[in-house]
This record gives sequence, structure tokens and C-alpha cells, in this order.
Amino acid sequence: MSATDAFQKILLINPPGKIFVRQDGGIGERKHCTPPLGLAYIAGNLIKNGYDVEIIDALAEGYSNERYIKPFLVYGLDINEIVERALDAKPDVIGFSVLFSNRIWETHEIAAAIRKVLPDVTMVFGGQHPTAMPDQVMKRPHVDFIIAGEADQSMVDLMEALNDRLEKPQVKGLFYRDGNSIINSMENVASSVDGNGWKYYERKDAPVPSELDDLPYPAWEIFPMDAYWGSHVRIGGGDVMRERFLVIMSTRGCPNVCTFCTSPLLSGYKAYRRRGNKEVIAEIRHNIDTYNIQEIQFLDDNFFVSKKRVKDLCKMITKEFANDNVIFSVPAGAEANAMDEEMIDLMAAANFHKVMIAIEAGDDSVQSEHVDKKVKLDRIPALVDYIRSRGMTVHPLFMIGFPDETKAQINKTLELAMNLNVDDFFISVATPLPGTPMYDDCVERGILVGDFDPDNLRFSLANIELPDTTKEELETLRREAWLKMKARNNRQTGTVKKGSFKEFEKSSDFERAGITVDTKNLQ
Ligand code: B12
Ligand code: SF4
Repeated sequence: MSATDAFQKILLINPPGKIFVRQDGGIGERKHCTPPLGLAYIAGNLIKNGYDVEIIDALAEGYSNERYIKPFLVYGLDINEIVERALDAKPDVIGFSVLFSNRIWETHEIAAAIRKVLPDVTMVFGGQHPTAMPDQVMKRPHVDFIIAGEADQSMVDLMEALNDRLEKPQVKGLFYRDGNSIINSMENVASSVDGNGWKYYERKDAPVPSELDDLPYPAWEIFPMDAYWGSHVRIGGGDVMRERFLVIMSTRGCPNVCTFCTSPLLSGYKAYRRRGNKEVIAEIRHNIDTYNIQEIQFLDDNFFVSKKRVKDLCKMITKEFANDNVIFSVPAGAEANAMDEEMIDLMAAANFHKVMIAIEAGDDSVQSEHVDKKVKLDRIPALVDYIRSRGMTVHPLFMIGFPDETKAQINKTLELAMNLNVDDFFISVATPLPGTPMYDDCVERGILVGDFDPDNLRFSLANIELPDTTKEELETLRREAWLKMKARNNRQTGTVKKGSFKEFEKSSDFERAGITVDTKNLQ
């Protein structure tokens, strides 16, 4: 950047959070408050390149400010407050992060309100949802640009293009207007898989940084860290155990292509990239020394791809942080096939305190149809027992309600979940995410439930018409399995690692804590 540049200041906005509320007032999803790693990476690289960056994390900063907008509970700063803050920031460019498809409407509303008071500001949308549905998002007049994919470098390149040092077609993953046409900078790039309105690109072409070690650290210094550490429910699937926690990534992308997953879309087709273990250790050290961090979560799409990498990393963590009392976990789920006893021993020694195993389905044919990592189900019981014998808790992740899944197949998954000697489990209802083969398949075959809306996804509800299970039955099956597990584990707290179950209850979502929302008292 140079001092005479027309575009110098960028305001990055994380929109408010949103969870689905059932008719009886029960919370259908989990309220969360997590440091937004993608925005922190983008901010870090903009700052490194001389740009001035400000953050509004509307979710974290207004975490306790809840309003009921039927059928959702929205939490975060009010729109007026966001507009005021945007005016004060005097940005040249505003970047909106839309990771969750259900947040797109609030984000459009915020952008439209800011547009009224800052008519000339440039607005850029990025994250999972705009990457999956760029044409639809670009239809809104306030959206000047979309950057698809991992925008760590391309956001800097867009700033350079706005300041006339690059041409727009040189910015990878950029969608922009030319008169009435919408141009995609990747239009002439060959893709590996073409979906309906989205494409998977090979590693060399995908709009993602190829060398992760070249990226600066996430710029946590400009984020409201106390808001993340102070919130009651801080993260979804991988509830954190300690107050001062941070998230990092040691790899990005995944060599597998599961039908329901957006990793190949956002991070490239089989575009698994890893950082050097030394770099990862250095970032953890930086986080401990700078922020006094007591817990680290690895947000890698698939942390376990390389056994050797994981084992070496665990050995280095054990050595480097022996006196730091930091605990670790991998909330996105472990690839069970990659785990062996040596790895589990090394993870325990390195202070990993829980293992979330991504099992997904208890039926082999559902596995072959949808789960590219093809979990070897017969290994799971022994694996679970071994992990627990090494003092870590086990929290498997399951999905029910895949297209064509029969009740018998669903029951196999639920039985597997109930019969495993685990501390907790998570059962998601398969959600056809825009930008996935599963989504296109459901649209083509007309098997989405009547009121399905990709812009208003209700993650905890059944979205797909199944052959012999109604929507209501599926949701009841999921809820009952959870309650049974909860009752069982309450009786078994003696077998759960000391303190962890209480901690889990404290930091868990409202539904599990039996809290309902009095929708009358919310506006
Ligand atoms: C960590 C995480 C969470 C955290 C919260 C994350 C957060 N920051 O708020 C927790 C655990 C709470 C969570 C919860 C859920 N999650 Co989640 N989560 C993730 C995960 C594993 C990592 C996100 C991350 O930090 N990535 C690392 C950074 C580097 O990437 P990034 O954030 O995507 O940012 C890059 C790009 O997106 C882009 N970008 C991002 N912002 C911006 C902004 C601009 C201006 C630009 C230009 C670019 C840009 O550039 C960034 C840098 O490379 C992703 C999967 C994944 N691998 O991305 C799923 C993911 C985002 N989650 C998902 C889902 C479905 C959920 C749940 C609904 C699950 C459930 N059934 O309950 C809940 C949400 C509950 C709720 N109440 O809303 C889906 C969302 C899909 C969708 N289209 O909506 C994802 C994609 C996983 C998947 N494929 O299923 N999640
Ligand atoms: S293994 Fe995990 S990250 Fe990889 S494609 Fe499948 S669900 Fe996505």
C-alpha cells in the first residue's frame, strides 16, 4: 500500500449469530462464540501489506443481546449499532464474512443499511456461502465483489486491484460487475467437478494460498478477545474447557470428497496443504506468550491425514509445552482409520484431552455412498476403549437422514452411538449444504422438504424427504438418542474423566442444560 492510495482502510464484519428455536421454545442449535480464524488470517495479511484494518465482531461483541425473529434467535450487536460503528470507522472497503448459509439475510440487511449512510464504500462478501452461491449473492445491488475460496491473499490482491496495481481478472476467485454482467475471474480455468453454480478446482488453480507457511499469523491483536473468553457457551461441537482458548490451523483442505462436505469447494479439490510442524509450534508458543492461552483447538478440515505428521507434531508439543499446562483438541473430528495405538499414546502425552471421532454413519452402504473416508466401523469399539484408557474423553460425530437412508440404516447409526462406551456424542441431521454434490442431488431429484431455503438453513431440522421416515420422526429419533445418552452418562459420571462432565454441562448448549427460550419476552 502507498500513502496516496485511494483504498487504504478495510472494515471486516462478522455478522450476528443465529440459531433455530423450535415451536415449544426449545433451542434447536447451539449458540456459539468462536474467534473467527478466517477473518483473523485475512486481517493479518492485509496489515502485513500495509493496510489499515478494523474489526466488528457483531456476534461476539453483542453475544448476550438476543432477539427472536421467528423462528430464529438472533444474537449480536443491533443493526443500528453496527451502522454507527461502520460510520466511525470511515472505511474505504467493507468485507463481510458469511460462513454459515443461514446468516446471509442478516448480512444483506446490515450491508444495505450501511450502504444508505456510506453510499460510496466498496462492499466485498466472502466465506462459505458466497463461495457456494456467488450468482445469487451478487444479485444484491450492495454486493460489489465476492471473493470465493480462502481469501487470505486474494483480499490483498483485490485491494491492489482497487488501487490500480493489479487487474481484476488477476485476483483469484473474484466475482465483479462489468455493466450488467457478472464476471468470474476463474471463468477460463478448468475445473475438476462442475456443480450447479459452483466448481471444484485442482490445488494449483483453486483460489487458496498454496504455501500456508508464508501467511502471517492471524491478527488476534485487533479482535475482541475478552468477548470470546467471557462468553458462556463458547464453541459448538468442541466445547472448550478453559477460559483462555484460541483456534489454529495446522493443515487446510482434505484429500477426500464426501458428498455433504464443502471443504473441496472452499479449500480446493483434494487440495490438502500442510504447514511445517515447527511453524505450528511457533504459533502456539506465540499464542501462549502473547495471550496467556490455556487451550488450543485445531480447526483443520482433516488433521489426521498424515499419521507421521500427527505423531511428529505430538512429540514436539510434548517437548515444547511440558511446563505450560495447555490442553488440545480437534473439534472437526478424527479420521478413525488413521488412528493407531502409537498415535493415541502420543496424543495423550501431548495433552490432547478429547477425541471427536468422525464416524458419520453406522451402515456400510451409507458409508460407501456418502463418506469418502470410508470409516472401518469394526475398528471403532476397540479404538474408543483404547482412547479412554489413555485418559482422553471420546465424542463421536454421527449424521442421520442422508438421501435414500432407510429407517433400518438410521437405527444402525443410533445403535452404534448408544452401544459405544463414549462420554458424549453428536448426531447431526444431514443438511444439504449449497456447493455440495448432496445439495445438487437433492434439488435435481426434488427431495428437499417443502419449506427448504438454502439462505435460511435450519441445521437441526430434517431437510431431506426420506423413503420411510418422516421429518418429525427423524428429529424425534435424534433428540431421544441424545436424551438417552445424557441419562446414561449421568449415571456413569464415575467413568468420565474427573471434572469433565460438569465442565461439559456448564459450557454446553441451552438445550442440553434444559433451558428454553421464553419467546414472548424477546423482541
Ligand atoms: C470452526 C467451525 C465452527 C465453529 C464456529 C466458527 C466461527 N468462526 O464462527 C463452531 C464449532 C461454533 C461451528 C458451529 C457450527 N458449524 Co461450523 N465450522 C467450523 C469450521 C470447522 C472451520 C471454520 C474456520 O475457522 N476455518 C478456517 C478459516 C481459515 O477458514 P474460513 O473461516 O472459511 O475463512 C476463509 C474463507 O471462508 C474466506 N473468508 C471468510 N470470511 C471472509 C470475509 C471476506 C470479506 C472474504 C473476502 C473472504 C472470507 O477467507 C478465509 C481465509 O482463508 C468449518 C469448516 C471449515 N473447514 O471451514 C465449519 C463450517 C463453517 N460449519 C458449518 C456448520 C454447518 C456448522 C453448524 C451449523 C453445525 C451444526 N449442525 O450445529 C454449527 C453452527 C451453529 C450455529 N449456531 O450457527 C458448515 C457451514 C456450511 C454452511 N454453508 O452453512 C461448515 C462449512 C462445515 C461444513 N462443511 O459442514 N463451526
Ligand atoms: S473427510 Fe471430512 S473434511 Fe474430508 S471431505 Fe470428508 S467430511 Fe470433508
